[in-house]
Amino acid sequence: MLRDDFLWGGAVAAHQVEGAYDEGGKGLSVVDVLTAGSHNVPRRITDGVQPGEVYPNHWAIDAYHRFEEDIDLFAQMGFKALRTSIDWSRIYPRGDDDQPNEAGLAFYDRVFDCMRAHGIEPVVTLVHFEIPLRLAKEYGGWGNRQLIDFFERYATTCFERYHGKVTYWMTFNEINNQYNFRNELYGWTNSGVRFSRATDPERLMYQAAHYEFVASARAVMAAHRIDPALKVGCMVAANPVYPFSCHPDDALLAMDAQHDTLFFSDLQCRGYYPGYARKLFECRGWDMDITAQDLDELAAGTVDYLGYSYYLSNTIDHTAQPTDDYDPIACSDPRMVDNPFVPSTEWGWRIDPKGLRYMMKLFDERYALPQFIVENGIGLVEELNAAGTVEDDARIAYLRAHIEQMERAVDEDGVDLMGYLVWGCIDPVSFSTGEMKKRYGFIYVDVNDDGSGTGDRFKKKSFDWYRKVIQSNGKDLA
Ligand code: BGP
Repeated sequence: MLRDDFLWGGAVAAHQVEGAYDEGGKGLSVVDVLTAGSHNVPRRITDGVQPGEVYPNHWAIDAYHRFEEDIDLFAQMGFKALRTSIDWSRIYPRGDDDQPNEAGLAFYDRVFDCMRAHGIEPVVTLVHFEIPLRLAKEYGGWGNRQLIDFFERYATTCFERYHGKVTYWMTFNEINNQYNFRNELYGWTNSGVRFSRATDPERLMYQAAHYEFVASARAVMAAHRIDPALKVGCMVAANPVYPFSCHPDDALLAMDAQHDTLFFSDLQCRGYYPGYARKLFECRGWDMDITAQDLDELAAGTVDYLGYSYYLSNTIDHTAQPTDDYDPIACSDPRMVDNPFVPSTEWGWRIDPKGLRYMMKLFDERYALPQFIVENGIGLVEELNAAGTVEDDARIAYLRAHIEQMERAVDEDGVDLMGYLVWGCIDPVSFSTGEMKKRYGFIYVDVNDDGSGTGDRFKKKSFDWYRKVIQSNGKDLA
């Protein structure tokens, strides 16, 4: 049985819904220079905002002006919680400013007040792919230790300002995406770094991650100093890696490849470098900037809960020929292969509900911490029908199958689960492709890839379905 105070709801991120990229004193962030892409066309990083380029996050779905309407719709579904992020560049427009931007702070006051007025608990990510562009360009992003101090100031400003309004926080969204350091998008959005331009991209990825771990630990400590009741979690993309066969080499390779998630959760949940990571640094001969004080802070600032997204599973084959011709969005290792037992979405994301239970068990056995599923969902091509709705049965089937596995992990495996949030509860701009066409929501938004459309909101079929799921605390999935 799910707990009585189970946090059912949805999740979005500031840059994927707000738009208004140059309003309210906001500075540019790393996503403001990302062009539109598609499944086969990668988003490009431009040198500043360039005329003639298309930047979907500049307008997104205009939640900056329409959030009250959106929150009202979420309340109609009975949401207990809504996850969003604070865009760092609204609070400290340049990242290294001495004083925060009052207009940015006031905007999120209004957002959180509105949620509270509707009985919705805010769950807030401090960095969801949104670091101020200046920190990337002038400081080299998280490759620079100075960012720890800038982040700590930003996090502390938020904890103090929103004290009494926000209890649940997360530090860095999907901090482990950058493990796939060959992918430009991930390095840029996680860390504001273009790893491919570094002499040793892999070393730089670990260095940037280290500074983020220290920053995250300091944020946990700062939050607890302000109020021990505040809960700060980490956030990883949880993708199980299965061995392709029962060949022992596949089994061992899958264990190693699973470090694409576990390295990051190990550091934040346990607070120390695992032996496999120390050995890797030693074998590579890397002289990492990791101080004794850093190690103390990591140990003192472990997270209160483990937050994660779940979308897909991976499968690895030790005989597969590594090639550069693989989809770096969906796989962190070129030896990942298709899994004949699971289907894929139009964007090549493997649909595997049991993979969710697999990760829940794995995390529980490894950390025994409360868990929070802060993203799960499916991107589909959808159009409004004549009745002004979308018959999104495929979404209902996807969510139902995942919730069933989630409930088994709680009921049969004893996982301590705080809540479940559906990604993109209102159609957002896709992170990986910049498309509107890849839709996730219970609510359809009339915005097209090029930004045209009325911006109006329409309830899909899944809207009422999810309302019943929440009302019954997960018992009625029909
Ligand atoms: C995660 C991100 C989200 C989100 C989601 C779906 O990686 O945390 O920001 O967008 O995945 O991905 P996409 O939008 O690329 O389909």
